[in-house]
Amino acid sequence: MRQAIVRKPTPNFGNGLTTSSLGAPNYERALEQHQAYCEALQVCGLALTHLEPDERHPDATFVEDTAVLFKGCAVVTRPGAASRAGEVETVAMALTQFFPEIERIQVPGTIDGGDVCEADNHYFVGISERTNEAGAVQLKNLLASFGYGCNFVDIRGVADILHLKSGLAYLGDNRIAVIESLAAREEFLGYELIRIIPGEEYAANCIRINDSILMAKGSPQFASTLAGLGYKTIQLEMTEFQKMDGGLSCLSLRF
Ligand code: CIR
Repeated sequence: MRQAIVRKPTPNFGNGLTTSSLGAPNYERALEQHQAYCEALQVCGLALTHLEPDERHPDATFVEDTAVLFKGCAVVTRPGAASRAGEVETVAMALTQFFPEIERIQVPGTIDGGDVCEADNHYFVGISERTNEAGAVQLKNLLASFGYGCNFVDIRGVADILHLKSGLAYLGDNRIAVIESLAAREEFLGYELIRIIPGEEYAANCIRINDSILMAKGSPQFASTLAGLGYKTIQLEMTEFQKMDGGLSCLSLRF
């Protein structure tokens, strides 16, 4: 992994979509947290492309939802929330510098990138309030044409997660960090599951970048489990993004 695309939050970031009852985000603090996040990506060896902040779309800092990237191809999504549909064009433009082939999810399909979890040559796609089956099937067919496997994980009805990756992360080494309410799914048979204890669920949305794992601060047990497994962790304050239902992964597109 060498590159990441990010976009700073805008002052109206608190007008974005959220179901959380954690209160309004503080913009200055969100900027600081975003800055620290960007620095962590750089420490992990990634070169950053900064998109212009986009006031027309208060959720546009959550760039991960707008594309799914794999070797040789970028798939521009159709986000499931109408207010986010317009975010994709600037992302698509930036992706043309890096990807020879750009595909798009077509009507009536919808996909949010937060529902797509890459696990080496396999992909898990969450069927959620944002990602529908039509979109998931389109993505599965595209992935198949590049030789990648894919299965769907229906997360509708799983409490407190917006996207599949709100509840799990692939850590590499055949390991999945997962919240209790997803741990019994048969899709994950054959993987080593690192279970996240109740109260630390938000930390499930962590990201492995090269030799490090970036995770949200405030989940000591998960942090010590990762350390015990030999991972180097970088813990980041994510409070202002959590207030907007955003996890750590959603602030970047990595490739
Ligand atoms: C939304 O509801 O769409 C944004 N407020 C949060 C999106 C978070 N995205 C992600 O976790 N991949």
